[in-house]
Amino acid sequence: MKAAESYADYYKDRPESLLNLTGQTSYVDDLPLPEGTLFAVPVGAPSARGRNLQLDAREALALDPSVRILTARDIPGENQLGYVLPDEPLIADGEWSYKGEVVALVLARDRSTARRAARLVRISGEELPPVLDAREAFARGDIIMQPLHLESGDVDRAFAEADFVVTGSCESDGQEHLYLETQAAIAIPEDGGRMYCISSTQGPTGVQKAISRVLGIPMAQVEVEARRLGGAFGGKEDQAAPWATLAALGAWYTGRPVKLVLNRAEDMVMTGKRHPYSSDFKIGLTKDGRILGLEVTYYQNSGACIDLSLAILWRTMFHVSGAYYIPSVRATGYMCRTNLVPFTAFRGFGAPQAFFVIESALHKAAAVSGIPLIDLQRKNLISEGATTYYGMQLQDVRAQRSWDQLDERVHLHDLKDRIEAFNRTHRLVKRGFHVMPVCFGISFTKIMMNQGGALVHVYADGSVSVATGAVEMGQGVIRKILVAVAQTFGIQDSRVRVERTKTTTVANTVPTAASTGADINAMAALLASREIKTRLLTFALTLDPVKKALQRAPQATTDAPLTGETEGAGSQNSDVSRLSLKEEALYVDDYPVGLGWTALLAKALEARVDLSAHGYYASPGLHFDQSAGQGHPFVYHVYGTAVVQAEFDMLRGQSRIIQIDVVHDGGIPIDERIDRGQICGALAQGLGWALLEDLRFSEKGELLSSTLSTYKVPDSHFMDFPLHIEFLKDALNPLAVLGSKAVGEPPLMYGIGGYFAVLDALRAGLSDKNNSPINESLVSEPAVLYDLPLTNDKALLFLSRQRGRKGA
Ligand code: LUZ
Ligand code: MOS
Repeated sequence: MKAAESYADYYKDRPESLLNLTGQTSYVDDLPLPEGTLFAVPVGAPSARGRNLQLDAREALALDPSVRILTARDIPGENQLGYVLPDEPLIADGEWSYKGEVVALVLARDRSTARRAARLVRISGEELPPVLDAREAFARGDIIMQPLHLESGDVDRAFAEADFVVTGSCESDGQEHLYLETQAAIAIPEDGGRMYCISSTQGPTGVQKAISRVLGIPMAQVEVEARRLGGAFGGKEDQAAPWATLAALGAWYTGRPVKLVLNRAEDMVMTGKRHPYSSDFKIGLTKDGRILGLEVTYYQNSGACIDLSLAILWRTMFHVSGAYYIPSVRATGYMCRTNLVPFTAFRGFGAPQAFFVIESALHKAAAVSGIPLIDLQRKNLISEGATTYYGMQLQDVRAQRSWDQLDERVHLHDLKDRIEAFNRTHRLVKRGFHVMPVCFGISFTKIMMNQGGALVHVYADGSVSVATGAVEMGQGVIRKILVAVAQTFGIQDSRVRVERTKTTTVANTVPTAASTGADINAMAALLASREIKTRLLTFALTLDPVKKALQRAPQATTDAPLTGETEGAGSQNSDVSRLSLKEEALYVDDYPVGLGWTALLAKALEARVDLSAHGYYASPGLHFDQSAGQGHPFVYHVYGTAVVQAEFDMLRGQSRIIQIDVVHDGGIPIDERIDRGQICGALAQGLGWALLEDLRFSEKGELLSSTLSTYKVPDSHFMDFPLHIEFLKDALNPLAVLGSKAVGEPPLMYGIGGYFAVLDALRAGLSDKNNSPINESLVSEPAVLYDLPLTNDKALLFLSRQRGRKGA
C-alpha cells in the first residue's frame, strides 16, 4: 500500500482473487489467537489394521505440564462421524482399520511441544493382516452395503447382434488433493457451553453437525465459520469435519481455545484421496461403428469407511457411457472395504473413473475393429433428445456442437494425418493425440442436497452485504455471487461485499461441492436481492417523480431479460414492472427519474421499508427412483471437447504434452476470466491424475508417496504448452443463474485425453518396424494398457513388455 493511498481506496477495486494472488488474504493458520490457546496434534495408528489398542501416555505427559492426551473415552457424546453408516469413529476405540487413523489427541501449549509429546505416545496392540486391493476385498466379501446395479435395454441381445465384442479391464489410481492449505481448525469455547469453530471446510453445516453429535449438544449451540480455503477439491467436503471436531473436543475438555492444523505429512497420510477403481468392460458394436451395448463392473476401493463412497459410486453409475449414446447398458458397482484411508470426494467425484473406462472401451474397440477412433467417437456422441440409460431425456445437448466447433478449429482428420506423417519421419520421438468429449451431470446425486440459502442486507450508505452457504476456495464463487447481486440492484460491483460463510447467518447449507456453488448460492443471493428490489420498487411507486413519470405513455424496455431476470413478467402490479434499477439510479421505462441508489434507500428507510432478505433456492425438476434406476437426477449437463496432443521420447523415456485445444460449454459465463481459470486448473489436475500423480502404498498399507519429493504433481513447467480455450457459441443456459453453467468439475475430464494421447504415441513407437521388432498383426491382442496414471516408468515398462512378447 502506498502511503498516500487511503485504506479504503486501496481495497476499493481489489477483488478477492487479486488479494489472494498477492498474498493479502488470511487463512485459519494466519488468524490471531485468543490468549491461552492450546495446540492439538493427532496421533495416528501405526499400521493398517489391528485390535486391542493400548496407549501409554506417561512419557508424553511428563514432557510438559501443559500436555493433555484425549482418547475415545473422553468423548462426551457419540464417537461417530459416519452418516450413511456408523462405521467411522472420531477416535479409534480398541481396533483400528487404516494407517494414520486417529487413536489419540495431544494438546499442549504450543505446536512443537504438542508434536514432541505426540511422538512420545506409545501405541501397542495386535496387528492384523490388511486388505488393500478392491478386488481382493470383493473376493473376501468385504463389500459395503448392496452393490449398485443399473440396467436398461437388452444387453445380451446387443452383444449377440454385434459384429465386434471387445472386453478389457481398467485400473485407475487415487489422487492426492494437495490443496495448498492443509486441514485446519480453531475451536473456541463460549459462554453457556457454546462452541465456536473456524474450520477450513467446504461444508460448515457438516462440521456443525459433527461437533454437535460428538459433544452431545444441540446444533444451535455450535457455530461454524469458514472464511476462505486455500483449495479443497473435495478433500474438505466431508473430511474437514474430523479435524474441526477434534479441536472442539479439546476445547470442550480444557475450556480453552484449541487450534489444530495438520502439517503436510500428516495431511497426506491421514486424509482421504480420490478412489482407486478397478473395472471390467465389455462393449459391442456393428462393423460400421455403432455401439450397441456396454457392460461395466466397477470395483471401487472405498477405503476403511464409507464416507462419501456411496454418492461417489452413484456419480460413477450416472457417467457409465461418458459423452456417448449407448442403447443397452448394464452397470454394477461395488464399494470394497479395504484397510486404506477412507477415500473421499475429489473434483469429478467418481465420474473421471467412469470416463476412463468408457474411453478405454472405445479405444480398444477402435484398435480391434480398425475403425478410426475419432470416427467411432463422433458417430456415437450423445445427441439431442436422447434418453440416458438412467431414464433422463436430455435437452439442449451440446456434445456434437462442441465436437464440431473444435473440429472446425483444429481439423481433426488433418491433425491425424499430420501426426501419422510425423511418426513416419521420426523414429525415436513419437506423437499421439486424443479427442476427449465430456458430458457431465450437474446436481448433487443426492437430491436433498440441491438447496441453498442467502442473506442480503442493504445498508443505508448503499453498500450491500451478502452471506450464502458458499465457501470460497479460490474458485471465484464469491465473485459470481457478487455479480448476481450487483446486477440485480443495478449497482457497481464495489458496493457489494460477500461475507464469510457461517452457520448462524445461513443454516442447513450443503457443502460447496458438485460444481454447484454458484448455481445454488448465487441464485439464492439473486432471489434475496430481488425481493428487496421489489420492496424498493413498490415503495418507489409512492414517490412523486415516479408517479409523474408513470403518467407518460409506457414504453417497452430495450433490455432482453436474461435467465433468472424474469421479474416483472409475472408481477401483478404492471406499474412496478415499468420501474427498474440500473447504473445506480431508478428508471421508469427507459428514463431516469432523478433518484439515485442511495437517495432511494434514504427515502425507503425513512418510510420503514425492510432492506434485508433471506433467499432460498432449490434446484428444480429433480427426481430419481433408485429401485427402478430411472429418473431425472441432474438439472442439466455440461458439455465440451478437448483434443490433447502429446509425444513420447522413446530414448529418454519421457512424455510431454504438445498442445491442447478446448471447446467448452460454459453457458454464458458470469465472469469468463474465472471460468478460464477453472478450465485450466481442472485440466492440469486431470492431466496430473492421468499422467503423473503416482499414489503408492506399501504392501503393509503405508503411504509411500507421502511427501512432495515422492509425489509428483503438474507444475508450471509441465503446463508449459499452447493451451487454447474457446467457449461454445450460442450457449445460454436457461437452467442456471444468469444463463451460466457450472464449471468446476467437468473440465477435469479433458485431462484423461492426455492418457490416450501418450498411449498412442507409445503404440506408434511399437508399430515402427525400424524401431521395434514387434508387429501388431502377429499378436492376437492390440498393444494397449489401461492402467492410469501413465507415468514415464510405466510407459517404459509397457514398451519393454510389449517388445518381449514379439510374435507371441
Ligand atoms: N458431492 C456430493 C459431490 O455430495 N454429491 C455429489 O453428487 C457430488 N458431485 C460432485 C462433487 N461432489
Ligand atoms: Mo466435491 S468433489 O467436494 O465437488
